[in-house]
Amino acid sequence: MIQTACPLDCYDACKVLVDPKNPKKLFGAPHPYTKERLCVHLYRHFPNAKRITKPKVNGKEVSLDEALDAVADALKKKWLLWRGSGNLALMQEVTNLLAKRANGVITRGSLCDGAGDAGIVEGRGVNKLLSPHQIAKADVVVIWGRNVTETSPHLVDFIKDKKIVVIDPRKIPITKNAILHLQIKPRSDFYLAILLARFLIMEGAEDSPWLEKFASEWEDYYEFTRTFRIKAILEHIGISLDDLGDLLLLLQEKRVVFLVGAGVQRNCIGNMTLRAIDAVAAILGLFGKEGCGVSYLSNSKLGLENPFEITAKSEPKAATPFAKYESVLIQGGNPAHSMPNSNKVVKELKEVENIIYFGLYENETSALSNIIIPAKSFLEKDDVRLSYGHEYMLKMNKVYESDIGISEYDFTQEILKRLNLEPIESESFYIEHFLKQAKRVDDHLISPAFEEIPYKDGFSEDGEDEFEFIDDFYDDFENIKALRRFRRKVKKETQKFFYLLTPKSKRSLNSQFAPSEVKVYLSKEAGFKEGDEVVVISDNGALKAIVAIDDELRSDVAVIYSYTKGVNKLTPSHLSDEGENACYGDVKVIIEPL
Ligand SMILES: Nc1nc2c(c(=O)[nH]1)N[C@H]1C(S)=C(S)[C@@H](COP(=O)(O)OP(=O)(O)OC[C@H]3O[C@@H](n4cnc5c(=O)[nH]c(N)nc54)[C@H](O)[C@@H]3O)O[C@H]1N2
Ligand SMILES: Nc1nc2c(c(=O)[nH]1)N[C@H]1C(S)=C(S)[C@@H](COP(=O)(O)OP(=O)(O)OC[C@H]3O[C@@H](n4cnc5c(=O)[nH]c(N)nc54)[C@H](O)[C@@H]3O)O[C@H]1N2
Ligand code: SF4
Ligand SMILES: [Mo]
Repeated sequence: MIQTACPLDCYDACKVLVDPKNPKKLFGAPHPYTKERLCVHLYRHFPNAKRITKPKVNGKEVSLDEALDAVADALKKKWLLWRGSGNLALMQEVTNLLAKRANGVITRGSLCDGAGDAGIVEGRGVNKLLSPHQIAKADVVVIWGRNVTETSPHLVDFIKDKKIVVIDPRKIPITKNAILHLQIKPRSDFYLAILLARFLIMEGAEDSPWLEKFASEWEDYYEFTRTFRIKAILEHIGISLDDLGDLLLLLQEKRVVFLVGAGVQRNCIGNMTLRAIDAVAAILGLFGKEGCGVSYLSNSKLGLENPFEITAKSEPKAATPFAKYESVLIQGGNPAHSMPNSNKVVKELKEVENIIYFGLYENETSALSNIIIPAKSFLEKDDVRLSYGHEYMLKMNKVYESDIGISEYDFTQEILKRLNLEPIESESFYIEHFLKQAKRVDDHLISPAFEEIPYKDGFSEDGEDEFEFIDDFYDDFENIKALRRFRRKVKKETQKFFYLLTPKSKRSLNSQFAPSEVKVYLSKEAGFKEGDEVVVISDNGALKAIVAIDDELRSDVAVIYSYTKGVNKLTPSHLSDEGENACYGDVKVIIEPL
């Protein structure tokens, strides 16, 4: 059996064993976090997914050499590299060295966790991991905008016996184990966190010795929280004072962990939401203590000396102006589906002379591309995997040789050779470089910056600075004028608006392995019946869909899972105030019968 790790974009980064004689059967390897279990994406969907096997240029099958020649020619023009997160292992980034040497433009910011990350960095100085082994020591776990059961399934075992609180506009599977579910209005998390901080201080629940040492501006923050009106906020969030009271009581139990997901920050104020949640934890003195803290998608490369980190010209990833470029290299991603405002994205991509698609599967983006390079799968190449959900580093060993495709490393070298540019170091040089930075504990490799109890000595990398509270806030999403403008555009004065949520689902891994149905989930009160054909309309576009009734939903929410074809026709392309993140949640829709 050969050891590797799941490359998919998922918190868990499971350890995997494969018999090279039977590589379609993947097994979970014993591991302190992922145990011996893999999820359905890897053990069933991955081995059965239909691969791209042949390179193509302008629709014609060609040899790999010919296709690479075509790539090299295309990269002599003004070009951009757009990398997705189809494979999260470290060697994916080797193509940055190609961009560096061959004058490519790269992307910055994120489709994913960038707004929340920016908020964490503003408050704490640095985004450190809270280990699942610490989460397992908590008494109360507040699951805030994170669908643990489906997006980090191995974590469920670690929190099973806890008092669980869920804060999510949807009733997610873990809600059945929760003692409290605040089914709040989307995008109202910031206000809820402000109220919690204010009431905790009013009740004298603050940890003043800790605050004096690590967050001494807390009294000013209290004054800031008092500028928000309690009654108006409770109404806006859609919860009662009793609900708030129940949560306040639970937060004062001994060990509390907030498990915060990407769901709370897919909007322009996402940084503020993470900062306000962090502030609740700070008021309670939860940082730097056993079994306490705030867990978010951590910076998995923290402390890693990374030879693929380059400085180069860049464009914002969530709003890349593709049409400015003559050639675009798309690696490990599906921007025609996954970027917000896909009508605009597709229009721009159609103006690009050469689109090179370097991936495993046909998708919306490969359909627009004139050069197709099949990638090797993770079983066919060596690599190293870190995780944004746990501290373990895993070596990924090649399981078997295959005739299909090319690895990112070989691709980079082959193109450099064709452009008469200097070759890079050997593949094993980079892999060893990563592996030797790991700490070694009981036969496990641990990420270099990992701390068992993060923020024990304070904030920032050297641990000297204090936690920084918010002192200013602005959000005009509910701006009546903008909504009126949209209403006039659709010529309806009384039309009901729904918040559009586009969460992840257990049925796909982003756009990989996605089912083809196009459904919009609504509550019964929305006025439609199961199976109705409707058109969902936003300021950015329209999508035909079939109604599915979900009685657990709020009546002001429409859900279209993020895998749904065309979902991003509806979402806006503006970037978050901080972090240059995509704002999939900054959209309201109307729904009309077809
Ligand atoms: N099965 C599966 N697992 C995955 C993925 C996948 O596609 N499929 N994708 C992976 C990736 S790329 C990522 S980034 C992670 C993300 O995984 P999560 O961090 O769990 O994030 P999401 O699924 O986007 O959203 C989580 C929850 O936030 C809720 N939510 C939406 N808006 C709001 C809001 O305004 N406030 C609050 N409180 N909640 C809100 C949604 O209802 C949803 O239940 O999952 C990873 N794991
Ligand atoms: N509406 C809405 N849209 C969203 C989100 C949302 O919540 N709502 N979530 C956003 C988030 S969090 C994320 S992370 C993005 C994800 O969006 P993308 O990064 O675009 O990821 P995928 O769409 O899953 O595309 C992955 C592709 O990678 C390729 N691939 C897989 N393995 C390899 C490999 O080893 N090598 C190479 N070269 N290619 C490989 C496969 O062909 C696959 O089609 O989507 C974002 N889009
Ligand atoms: S997708 Fe996540 S849970 Fe599933 S096997 Fe991969 S890392 Fe593990
Ligand atoms: Mo993501």
